[in-house]
Amino acid sequence: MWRMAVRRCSRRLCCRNFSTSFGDGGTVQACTLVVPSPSDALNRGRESAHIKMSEDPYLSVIQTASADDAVVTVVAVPWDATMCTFEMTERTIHQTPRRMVDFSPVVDSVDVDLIEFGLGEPTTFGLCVDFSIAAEVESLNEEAAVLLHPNSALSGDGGHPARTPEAVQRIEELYQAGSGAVERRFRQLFDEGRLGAVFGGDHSSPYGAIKAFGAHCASRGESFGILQFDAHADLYDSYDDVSCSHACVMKRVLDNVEALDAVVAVGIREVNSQELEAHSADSRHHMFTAAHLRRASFAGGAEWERAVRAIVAPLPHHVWVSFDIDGLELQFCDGTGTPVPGGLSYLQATDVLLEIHRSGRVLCGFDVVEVGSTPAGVNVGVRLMYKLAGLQMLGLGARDNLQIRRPTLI
Ligand SMILES: [Mn+2]
Repeated sequence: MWRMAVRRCSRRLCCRNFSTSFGDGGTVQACTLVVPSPSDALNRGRESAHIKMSEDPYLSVIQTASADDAVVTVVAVPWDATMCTFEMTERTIHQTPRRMVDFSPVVDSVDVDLIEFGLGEPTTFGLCVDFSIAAEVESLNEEAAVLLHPNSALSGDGGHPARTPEAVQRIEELYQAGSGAVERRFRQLFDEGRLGAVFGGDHSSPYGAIKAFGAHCASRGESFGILQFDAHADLYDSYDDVSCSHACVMKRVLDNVEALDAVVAVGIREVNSQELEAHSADSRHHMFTAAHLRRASFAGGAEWERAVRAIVAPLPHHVWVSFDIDGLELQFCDGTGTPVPGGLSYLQATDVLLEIHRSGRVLCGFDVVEVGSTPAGVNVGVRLMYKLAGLQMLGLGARDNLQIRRPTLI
């Protein structure tokens, strides 16, 4: 069922909105943290998207701008060496960014969740998945995966001996090299006045991007917070003998990233005592376990809305979303490495994401990680990524004022 029918795309109509205006000054002002001149960036992205979409009406919604003109550049980071269920699952998460691009033509251009904020078709402002560092990361990943998983099929007929201290050191070096490439790419994006995002890969893949963003915030005397969706807290000090594991990423972020005011972890339902200690020891770390949210999610209505506001409350104005797909319930994270039952639904997670914008905060960057490369996995991953890119654009002031007439529900 991997092959999908390419649907007729409503985007043939979208260019009619080409000359519509940009949004309110307040939001645009807020995002000067990342983009020195938001309306210039939006104009450039929109012109580029207009040209590409006129040439190809069936273009993927996530590839409507050139790398030079995109307002949101989503950097593919095909790193999955630290997946811990490596031996048990087919190793495919590093292939996810390409599979998402292959799948994306089935996604239509209007995001009905964003319409209420005045942005119906994010893609018309120019979106690009950037593979400029993918080959480099992939080759580092290949070597690290064999060293980290000596008993997997990857290691060949004879297998490898158990992890030696030398192997562990080499894995850390390979990770530093890959993560360094990500960090450089993001510093470049920020220097050029663009917004960035990461397509993983496992959860260790966006570390360099978050580090670059923290440094960027610090250089402007600003701070930021991370909203993490995840089944796991990722607060291990080391895992599988290495400190660069996906299970350690938030510990590394809290330890090393500049200008970080808060990490809000949502959907957590699998932790160990070491992670709980790390959580208790750092007042910047906030945790909304799946159990905390259960009552509110069952009650729905005003109680759920209160819970959504409480999740976003500890975050400062500038927000980075780190979205591990296993934060969602099993049917929404097919093919992920470490699935855990009891997660958020796609709609619940959407409510929380929209609250960033609704509360007046600005989504400055994001990563979508641990997405399985199966058709069902990428189907969720690519839509989530498109929504997040749209939220980033909203923060810049992108508006097209598309409308849907609201039916009366009750
Ligand atoms: Mn994670």
